[in-house]
Amino acid sequence: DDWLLKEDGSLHEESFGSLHDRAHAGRLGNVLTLNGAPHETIPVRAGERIRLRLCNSCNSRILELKLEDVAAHVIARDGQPVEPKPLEDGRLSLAPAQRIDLAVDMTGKPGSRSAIAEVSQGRVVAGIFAYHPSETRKRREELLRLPANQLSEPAADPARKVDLIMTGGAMGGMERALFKGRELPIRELARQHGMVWAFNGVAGMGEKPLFSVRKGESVEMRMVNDTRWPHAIHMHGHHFRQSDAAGGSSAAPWLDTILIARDETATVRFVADNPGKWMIHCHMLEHQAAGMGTWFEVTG
Ligand SMILES: [Cu+2]
Repeated sequence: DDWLLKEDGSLHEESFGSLHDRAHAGRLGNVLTLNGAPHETIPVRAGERIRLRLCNSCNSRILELKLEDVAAHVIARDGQPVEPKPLEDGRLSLAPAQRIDLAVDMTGKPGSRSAIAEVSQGRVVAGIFAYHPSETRKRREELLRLPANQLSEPAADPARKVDLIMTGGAMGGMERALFKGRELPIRELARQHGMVWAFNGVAGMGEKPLFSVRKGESVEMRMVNDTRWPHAIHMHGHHFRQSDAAGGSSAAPWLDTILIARDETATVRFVADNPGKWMIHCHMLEHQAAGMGTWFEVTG
């Protein structure tokens, strides 16, 4: 997690709800914690293979992590197993709400230490692998491959197509949006309601769903980031595959959160097989609070 603290260690409460944070990259902190602690220490033994699940629970920070002096494979993303793939140079990028499971081989010597560092701006040590001074362990090979979950494969060309167009934010040029059924100019949206973003021209949760589908229907959603900021779009109740990913749809992992860079588009497909009312929102929480949230309905 990413905390904005004052010098005495207390939370910087005055900046909660800051319109500047809402319209820019969200609330960014100055102290990074792992499992709630700065410099969390993870006891390990030389030679063993551990499973490490990383979850970015920061409000808004996109983490650039580097696992130093270990060998690791990515074995799952957003809770869904993937074909094990070596982590290049120990580095990985994790947007808010994204999870990644790693099989980490503790290749250091007994008694040594190695860091999990955040390297987006310089190097901040987030956590430490501390090797037992003498004990060693044999590597458990079976930890590498996870059994796949049974997810329904979406149709190759779903009849149901939905657009999710993101607008607003600083330098975005959004002039107006619908808020609680009324069309308001950006000045009023921002100053009186703290709203600075919109999905499809609507700021905040509408009374009606973005779309409604019958259970089992395949959906193709084109997520268009027409803003100057990256967004971590998170869908509840379902996992999707990106269909315009490099290497094609079948190679794309199942995800429920996708980071979409400024001026980029990602098209995803999924089977709406989970009845209920589900949110889609930017998981940069200040963006969500400032308009980037909507919902869809799957009828039984
Ligand atoms: Cu966002």
